[in-house]
Amino acid sequence: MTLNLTAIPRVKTISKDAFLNTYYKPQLPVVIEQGITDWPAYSKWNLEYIKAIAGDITVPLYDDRPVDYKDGFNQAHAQMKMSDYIDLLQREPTKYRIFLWNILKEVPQLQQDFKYPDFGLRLMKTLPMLFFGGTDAHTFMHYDIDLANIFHVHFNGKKDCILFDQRQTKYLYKVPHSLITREDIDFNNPDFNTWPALKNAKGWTCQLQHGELLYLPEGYWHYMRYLTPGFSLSLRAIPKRPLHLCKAVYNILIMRHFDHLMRKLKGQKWIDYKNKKAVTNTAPFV
Ligand SMILES: O=C(O)CCC(=O)C(=O)O
Ligand SMILES: [Fe+2]
Repeated sequence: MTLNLTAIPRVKTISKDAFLNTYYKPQLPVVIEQGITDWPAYSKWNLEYIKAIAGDITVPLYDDRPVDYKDGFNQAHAQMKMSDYIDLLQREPTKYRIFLWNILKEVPQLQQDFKYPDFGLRLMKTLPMLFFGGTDAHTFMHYDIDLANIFHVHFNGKKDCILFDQRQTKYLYKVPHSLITREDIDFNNPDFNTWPALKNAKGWTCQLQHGELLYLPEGYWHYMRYLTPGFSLSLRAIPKRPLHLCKAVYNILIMRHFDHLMRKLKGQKWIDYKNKKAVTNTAPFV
């Protein structure tokens, strides 16, 4: 038994109208294989290049340890000089990832290497984010706090992506007051005895290669597993659908602060309570 996943459609290139009508309006994902061949990044961006221009910067690192009540919301687990981190990535598999690294702030010169694609969506120009990972590193299954539309471009290798739309949430063992599913689910090889409702979820999958652009519609759940060392750039546009916009505002203004407060007040009991709730909330959908 495996997850019920459909291959994400692929196009070589696509016009603005075709993108809006075929993918954005119905909120379906697509991989655009040659969407960034005109960016300098297409030929320039690899780990050696990043090491050369950002090697001295200290970067925050995340691994796949379960959420600890002592941590803040999305708090990093370690830090390293970028050059040491890239050496580590190239030397051996590592769980350490860079997550949500704002390149505009950190290395402004990298901005000259990419463009904001004109697909008719207003992209948030202050929030281009980079993500790095080594062989076998993976993110938790999550969706982004702002439920954005995301243009996600991969560089320097390959990674596997699994996506679900928000309608699948009831089958996914979502942890309440968070943006993740139960962290002990291995989406690469799920145990359906422990997580039977996953059998009912219908999702999408793709394997991204260097220079390919994945469009993730609003609030889509995503799990990404690096097959080789590499990195990705995410550009985002705020959600259009009123329900998603309301959820984004709620998450940013209330949810994350409430969760932080409860961790302070109740400690590990709060985390344990939420993890139990993830199972009882999903039980009716088995
Ligand atoms: O690829 C990654 O490490 C995570 C990407 C991600 O979560 C995002 O683009 O929102
Ligand atoms: Fe994300």
